Amino acid sequence: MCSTIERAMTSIAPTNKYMPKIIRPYGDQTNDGVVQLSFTLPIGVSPEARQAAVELAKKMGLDKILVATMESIDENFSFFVVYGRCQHDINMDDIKVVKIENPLLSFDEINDLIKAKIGRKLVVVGACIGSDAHTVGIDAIFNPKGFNHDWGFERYPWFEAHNLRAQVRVEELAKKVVDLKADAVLVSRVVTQRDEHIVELKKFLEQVKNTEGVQSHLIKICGGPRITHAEALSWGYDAGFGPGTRPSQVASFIVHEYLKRM
Ligand code: B12
Repeated sequence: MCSTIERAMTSIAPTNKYMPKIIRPYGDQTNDGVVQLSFTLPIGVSPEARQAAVELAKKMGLDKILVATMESIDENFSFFVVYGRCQHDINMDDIKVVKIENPLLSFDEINDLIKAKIGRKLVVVGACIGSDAHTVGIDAIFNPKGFNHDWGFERYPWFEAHNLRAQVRVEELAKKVVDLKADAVLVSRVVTQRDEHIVELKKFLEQVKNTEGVQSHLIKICGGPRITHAEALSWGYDAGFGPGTRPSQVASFIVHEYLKRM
């Protein structure tokens, strides 16, 4: 259901032959380096607070600084939006990204592939773990209506999808993985404080390791607004999905990974 451009962007590096190698932010003119920053200072709105914002932007290496917004959050806090010109550039040859490499398939392509190559429904189990009550992220992946014009797992005829929703203990999720003979487990974590989301996500992996009866090919995926694929790999997950993820991106990964493991 997504466009060709979107599909290409998911798994393939930019190939535009006119793309410059050395790039800088674009504001008004190519390569002018203009960026926009927003931040809060612990000081009430005043001419001094505005100047403090300018000095901070200077220390960050910006020039031609313009404070576009100074708003009071309360008596002792001000919120700023600041424009400025940065001096740095990026050589695209130096950019290396750890990313999901499999091609992005459509809803129909995924179902056809499971039917043809696997011949049974893939069992996928998802939950938002720990004390985290944010169900909307995992629901976006599972609910039939899905997310951003992309249908969710419960609509896939070749997925047996179980969404346990939010505030699920890691022990309970691991038990479900065993009871349902899951092929893939999808763990969501949205809220955090002092990286508590990482602690919880690692705790789940530990729980899986110590639970008998987990299928050896279990595909372990995590997701949430603060999660990157590279980080997820470093914790021991097979993939990580961040903001804006569409269900078909995750489904494509599951099918390709399952076929690789078989
Ligand atoms: C709605 C909401 C709530 C609702 C949740 C209702 C529900 N049923 O889910 C309620 C009111 C309950 C709530 C409560 C709280 N919230 Co709240 N909440 C939000 C809000 C406004 C939207 C979250 C959302 O639904 N996003 C939409 C979904 C679709 O996006 P998503 O979660 O990122 O999911 C996408 C991807 O990340 C990815 N994804 C997510 N999970 C997974 C999993 C897998 C396996 C995969 C593949 C992909 C994937 O796919 C999804 C689709 O693309 C955000 C702010 C914001 N604008 O994001 C704050 C926010 C998340 N909440 C926040 C906070 C602080 C809280 C509270 C602690 C507030 C309080 N003091 O009580 C409580 C915590 C309660 C708890 N025990 O968890 C903070 C978190 C900050 C932080 N440090 O982590 C935020 C960011 C607000 C803020 N700016 O301060 N919240």
